[in-house]
Amino acid sequence: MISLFHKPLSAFALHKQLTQQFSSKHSVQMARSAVDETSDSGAFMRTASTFRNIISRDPKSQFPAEVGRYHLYISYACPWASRCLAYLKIKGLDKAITFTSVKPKWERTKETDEHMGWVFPASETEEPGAEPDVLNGAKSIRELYELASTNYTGKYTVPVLWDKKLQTIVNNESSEIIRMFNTEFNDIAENAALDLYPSHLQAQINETNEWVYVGINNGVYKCGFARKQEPYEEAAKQLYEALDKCEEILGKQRYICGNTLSEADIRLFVTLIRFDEVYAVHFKCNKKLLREYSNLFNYTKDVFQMPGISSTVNMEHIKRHYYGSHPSINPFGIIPLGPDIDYSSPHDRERFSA
Ligand SMILES: N[C@@H](CCC(=O)N[C@@H](CS)C(=O)NCC(=O)O)C(=O)O
Repeated sequence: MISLFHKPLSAFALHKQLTQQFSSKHSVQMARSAVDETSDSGAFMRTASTFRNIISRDPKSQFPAEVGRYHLYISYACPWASRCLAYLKIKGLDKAITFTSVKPKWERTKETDEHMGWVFPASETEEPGAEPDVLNGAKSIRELYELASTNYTGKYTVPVLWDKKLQTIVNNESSEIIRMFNTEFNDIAENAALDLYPSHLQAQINETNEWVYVGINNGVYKCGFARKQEPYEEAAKQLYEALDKCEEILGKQRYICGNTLSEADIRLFVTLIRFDEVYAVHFKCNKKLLREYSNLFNYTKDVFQMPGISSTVNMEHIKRHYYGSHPSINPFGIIPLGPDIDYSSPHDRERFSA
């Protein structure tokens, strides 16, 4: 595993370096977004996250699990960040680990280049759900990456797990952040007994995560960001094969890896909850809607109704982000009015109770 931990510099030294770095033509070209990540064949290709440090329950480690030390920067719009927030809530870590959400719609992050990305509101009242960055006084997520590293050239993505003590990014890869939240904070977590990655299910969870990520979590992006017909069709085919597979599994059991909730459910849920409201229209995933899949639809409601989960779903932010932040897909930024689904309405999943 690569570790790109950089020792923090003084604010002055940092800003001097950054001004030099980001005023050069070369660096400006480096400021990229997911919408730019397409290959010559027109297929969307996601690049890997950079900060991969690990918080440990070992008090002697570089990043020990401590109350109040870490902060999670999220966007309610982002499925990857939302899975981390879901873990904060269901593990009962939201008092130990603080969090802030950015504004939903991407804006210019600097006056000196064209980069569009996540920004914080200027005041508490500007944008319900989003808050200014009281911790670092950053205007954008980009600024946080620049504080953490003087030579960062990747995307400025959320989630960002921030260490208040060392003033740096611990990790920006949600699949790793949720694993840390599951186990490493159990001396602090209010719901320490909940294990979403128990050893007897790990192989099954890993296997499920793999096809769910390829076909569904990343699959919807491959549909939406494709720039040619063929890669779009390939991604859509894979997406619907994976959804059909889920539908079949969920006809036999309450959750995707059995009759208990697991990590694989949280990872699947964050994509499903966005499906009919956004992906069906914005990413052209309209061959079949989620609400036409009886098991998947009821399952999505079931997970949504678990204590803490509904607070992680801000549909207003979700819709305003996707429809408003990708002008190459939706040039006028019009946000469709529908379908406005009520995920708190009754579901039929109790028939599988363990
Ligand atoms: N591998 C990352 C992916 C995170 C990611 O792609 N986040 C998106 C929002 S949904 C982002 O921040 N994109 C900013 C950009 O593309 O510039 C994770 O799972 O944590």
